[in-house]
Amino acid sequence: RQAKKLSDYKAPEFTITDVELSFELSPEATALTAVYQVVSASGKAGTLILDGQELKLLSVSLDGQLLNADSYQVTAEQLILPGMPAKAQLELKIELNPKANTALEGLYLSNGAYCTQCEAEGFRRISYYLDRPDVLARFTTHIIADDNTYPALLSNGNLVSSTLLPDGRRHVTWVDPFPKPSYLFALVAGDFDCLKGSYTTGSGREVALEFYVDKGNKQRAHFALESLKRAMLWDEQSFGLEYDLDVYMVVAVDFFNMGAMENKGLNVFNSKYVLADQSSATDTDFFNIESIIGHEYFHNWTGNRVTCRDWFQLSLKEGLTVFRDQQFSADMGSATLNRIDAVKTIRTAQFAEDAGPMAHPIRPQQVLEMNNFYTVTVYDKGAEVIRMLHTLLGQAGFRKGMDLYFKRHDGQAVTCDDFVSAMQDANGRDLTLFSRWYQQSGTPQLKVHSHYDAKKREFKLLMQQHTAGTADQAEKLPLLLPVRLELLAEGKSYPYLLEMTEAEQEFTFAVSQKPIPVLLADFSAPVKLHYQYQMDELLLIARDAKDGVARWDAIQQLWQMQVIAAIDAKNTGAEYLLPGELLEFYRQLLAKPLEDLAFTAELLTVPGYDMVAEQFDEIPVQDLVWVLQNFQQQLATKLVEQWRLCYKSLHPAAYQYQEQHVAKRALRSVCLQYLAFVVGSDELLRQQYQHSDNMTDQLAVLRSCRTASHPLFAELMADFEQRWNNDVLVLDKWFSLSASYPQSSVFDTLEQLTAHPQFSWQNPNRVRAVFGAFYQQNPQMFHSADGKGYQVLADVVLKMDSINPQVAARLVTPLLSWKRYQAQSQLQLKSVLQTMLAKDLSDDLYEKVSKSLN
Ligand code: BAL
Ligand code: ZN
Repeated sequence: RQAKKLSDYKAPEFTITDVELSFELSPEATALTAVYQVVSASGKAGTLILDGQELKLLSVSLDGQLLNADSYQVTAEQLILPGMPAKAQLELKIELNPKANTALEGLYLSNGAYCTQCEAEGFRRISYYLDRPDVLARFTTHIIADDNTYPALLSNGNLVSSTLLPDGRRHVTWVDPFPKPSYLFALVAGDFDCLKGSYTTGSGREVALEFYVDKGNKQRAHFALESLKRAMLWDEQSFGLEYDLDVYMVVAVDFFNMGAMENKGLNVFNSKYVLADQSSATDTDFFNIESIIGHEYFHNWTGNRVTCRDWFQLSLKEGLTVFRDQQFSADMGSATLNRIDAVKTIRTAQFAEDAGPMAHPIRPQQVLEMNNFYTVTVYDKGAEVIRMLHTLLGQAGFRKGMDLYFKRHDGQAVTCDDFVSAMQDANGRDLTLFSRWYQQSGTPQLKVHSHYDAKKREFKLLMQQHTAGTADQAEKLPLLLPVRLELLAEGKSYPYLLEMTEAEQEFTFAVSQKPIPVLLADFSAPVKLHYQYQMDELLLIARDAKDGVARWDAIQQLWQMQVIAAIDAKNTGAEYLLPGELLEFYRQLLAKPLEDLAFTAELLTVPGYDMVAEQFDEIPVQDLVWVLQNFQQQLATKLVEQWRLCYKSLHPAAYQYQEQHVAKRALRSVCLQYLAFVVGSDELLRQQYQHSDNMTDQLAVLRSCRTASHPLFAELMADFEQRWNNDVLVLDKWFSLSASYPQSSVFDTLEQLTAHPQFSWQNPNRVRAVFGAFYQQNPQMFHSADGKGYQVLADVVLKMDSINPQVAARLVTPLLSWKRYQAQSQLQLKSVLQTMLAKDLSDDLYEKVSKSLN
């Protein structure tokens, strides 16, 4: 199998300027006529090679002449046309079978509705094409389908005609005036409810907003519609960017590989990121909807108007758009909490990716299957890299760079270097060293030592950066690290922004007494920090630092120290007790919560398994599970009265998705979680489950019971299943809770879940709800000593590979990092991976499994 390399990039020899697609929809035999205006870049005739997969090609015509089958060549992945004139019209007739398409790439059916997914390389499953993002064409799309069954016939751009045909079918025509790459093409046909709204842009353009959802779900789309309006206004105010078509459509479908897709004018969304009301969705669901609606909308400029030259540049649009959606969420709610969430993602999933066999820079250099590179590195570390630019250039400088980027590149397909150049030129600042972030993979380690000279009143910080070799790249160089710093002294906080450019650097500060350094405030660079803090220093930072992220981080570091201490005690047979200072900190916080209740809730939460696991080269899974249970049990028992009082002080009000309400519920949920660990809380749990008016509070009860293995769990779960049996999106929460129950009974449960009438192997949401939750939220059983958890997941991965390779390749992730586990687990994991590799795997799965065994 042949991987593609960034260094092999060549501009296309031919381009396509105009595309006219005519679809006559039928579930098993959709007829497509595709007409392309093809132009040679050099002005010379040559061989045109189009990409195509699993297509039934019926005919090929050139400038109106039907070609003989021997004048072109069809392979499994290409249509090769020798002797292509410098300018010609090419017409292809193709037959498609959407019903048989379980990979959910190209044209497929979701609950009877037609929809498409073309990013990254799905268009080649619709037609033979120059399926690469640097070929930009104007698309006209005709859709012909039965008017009764498919009243909504949608594609990109603006609707220019709609005609009812004598046979009861309707013919609609859409024209997208903006040239675009094929990955942004979309078609949807179905019978939906449509929630309509409108938005007037700053310059007075009236935009129709349309949300297409399954029948009966219109009421659940209001929040998404309002989120879209907020996003449109925010992009105008923050970046001066307006929407550019007359209509913006969002379609919610149940069968979808990703979260959502930014097709020009016609976003297709996984229904879980559109549909929400208080009784069926949690505060987190509402948050995610606003953020993803924003993300896809922001792509209209960062992705669509300016797109990627090639797929290695994916972070050009994704890192930047994640950064933009993070800024949007921060402005809509709490900046600190949003930042904490982003930091958690980097410290858990992204650092783990760097440490595993799939390590890659935010701009990968080599790819076998592009779908494998929609990663937390490209997206979230990519966003951190953009954030560092923002930190280094400041808000105004960053905006100048963005303005120049759009001025230079609107309507083009460009590279990450073009983006950095715009930032550089707009600010008159050399960013050559900074660009290394695009080339280098791995997590930099930042070691810091401090020294205070009382005589000279000088405080020195000696900083060393080092990035260890990764699976993809042995040699590493120093990076430009922006290090935000606060020095706490004399009851004040002194802020600094240091720029580290060398492997080792010393920074000197004049201060009249020994300060406590708050290093890497706001997590100003995606690195692992090492500094020998004392417990009292961390508690002081948690109380006095200006930066909320640093305050939270201080508590995280305290817990990490406790993890080591508790495991040491366990190994020597000693009793482990939580330190008095930490208990006292919690006692005081509970007695007098901070004004920001959501932040208080974060501080009161023991770090999750993924967070503590990441500090170990070899992860002692069961020790960590034991330690985290122990911490929660001790906190619950020792502060039981405080949890009760705090819980009772937070009287629930009628549900609103509003910042203070969300914060109150978050703190109440934390209290409830601890209370589930102590006897005598049955009544309270039952009360909250039965009497709350919203899903957030109900799910908090189920989660608390699950985590504490509380006897009420089975009874309440049975009730929940019955209540929501007809609402599969909500039932996914039940699937996940069932699969994450940390007892050995879960293996029988997994079998029962896949036999559940609402479960479907064809639907990625269902498969992820069960097995994603199993490996992400049930480390105890996933890593059970007999290797059963690994075997179960490996079987599912293989089964899924023949249905939907993209989903299979996501699910395999936790099996790949076998080197991070203890000897017995290593053997078990290696064995299931070797068995897998011996099978006939998709490219998606092969790329990951083969790399893991290298
Ligand atoms: N472009 C794929 C989905 C997203 O990142 O918006
Ligand atoms: Zn995106």
